[in-house]
Amino acid sequence: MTSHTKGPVIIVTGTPGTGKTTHSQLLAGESPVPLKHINIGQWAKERDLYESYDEEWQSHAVDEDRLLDELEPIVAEGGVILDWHTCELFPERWADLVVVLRCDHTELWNRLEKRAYPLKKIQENNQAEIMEVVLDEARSSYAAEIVVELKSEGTEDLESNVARIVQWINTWIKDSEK
Ligand code: DAT
Repeated sequence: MTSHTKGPVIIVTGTPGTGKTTHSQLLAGESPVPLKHINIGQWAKERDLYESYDEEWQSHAVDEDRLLDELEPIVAEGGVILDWHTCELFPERWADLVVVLRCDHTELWNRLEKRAYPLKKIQENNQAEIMEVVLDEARSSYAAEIVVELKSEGTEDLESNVARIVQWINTWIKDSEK
């Protein structure tokens, strides 16, 4: 379906702490085509794309219109990993693959505690993981065949997930050469 010339566009999503950035970094290093890893949270911060900061939740609200405008030309070329805890705002045509990372809630709780998140934010994220919020969002925003749910609980998951995505990229390259 794709017109991306530099490589596929892969969305790596999941509840905070499920391993998006860890996966994206490893994937960018192992991909057979160069992939630019865009950690959307950081990227938006560097470009001052935030509208407001919520003290209570200790989180920023991003200006989605500006974010999408700035991402569009980069995504159009392809060869990008979009790493964010939500995915429904990205236009459907952008994505070649949507990876939803999942994690056992006890393990997730420990990871978020290590980040020193406020208790309320840990609870909220934990609940969202249990309720499969991000998975539902991905499934309702993209075609079923491009959405992949992957377990991210240990390093063996990390390695096998990245190997699987690399295989998928190899197939993508072959298909796009046809
Ligand atoms: P995210 O980008 O989804 O917020 P992260 O990549 O920063 O998550 O990972 C959060 C922490 O959990 C970090 O210390 C690495 C660890 N982690 C994530 N996925 C893992 C996995 N599959 N195996 C072992 N540790 C993992």
